[in-house]
Amino acid sequence: QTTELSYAERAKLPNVHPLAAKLLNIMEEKSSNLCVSLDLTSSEELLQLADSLGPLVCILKTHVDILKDYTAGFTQKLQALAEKHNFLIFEDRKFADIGNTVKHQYDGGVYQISSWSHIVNAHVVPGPGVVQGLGAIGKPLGRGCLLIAQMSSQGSLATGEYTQAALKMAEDHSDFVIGFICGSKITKRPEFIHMTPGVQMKAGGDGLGQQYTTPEEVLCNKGSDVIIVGRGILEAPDRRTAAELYRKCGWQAYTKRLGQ
Ligand code: BMP
Repeated sequence: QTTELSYAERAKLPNVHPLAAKLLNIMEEKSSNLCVSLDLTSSEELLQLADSLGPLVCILKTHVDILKDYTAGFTQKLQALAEKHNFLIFEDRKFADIGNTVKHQYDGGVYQISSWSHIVNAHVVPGPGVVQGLGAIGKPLGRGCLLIAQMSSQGSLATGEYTQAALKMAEDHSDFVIGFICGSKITKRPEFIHMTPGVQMKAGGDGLGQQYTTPEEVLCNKGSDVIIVGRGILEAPDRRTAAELYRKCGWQAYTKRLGQ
């Protein structure tokens, strides 16, 4: 059995992407492998919650296009909160077009995602052009990309050879790709970060195809690095208490995996 490296050790690997190293160091410093998914439609509510949960998370994930009142001021305030609480911003845009189109979608339009989001993600269905297009914008800015290697939803087609193709694409573009959205660890290369959505304290589903696994299962048995939690926190009676519970659970599962 190979010894498991800690997040801090992985941050120091010679081939680690600087943004991945930054994330791994944040995780270690804050004892948090929790990415909160703030799937809210009000900017004000999102910002307030970001301020309240910021100290507990390593990443804050957004779906900026579901906000009903988006303004450029929103992303400025979110960036200030990311600085204040030392977390990274991940816009879950799931780019999925030819390189030239995703370049525009990443850099331009209403949201200008590349200017404020440290991390974005992409489907691999278009082939390597999607990563090359995003990289043309993101690399000079020091941004990083996650490839969607698997999905948490029932009947997902991202399995088997598709997942392997995502891994290959990541290996070929490791100057921009920092890891994966996946249900379980897909590579032993410790430079890549595995992030898993579909996490709640109780396994189950949401009636619209989402499937939930527990933090313990995801981190200990599936070998992933970061848990992504939305409604498990958003629908709790006290969101801060719930976030703290996920942080603690996630951290305990990680230390258990390290054998500590
Ligand atoms: P929730 O924990 O409320 O089910 O939210 C999960 C979040 O993760 C949503 O923002 C969703 O878009 C995202 N997500 C997912 O659930 N499964 C995937 O495979 C990929 C995702 O980005």
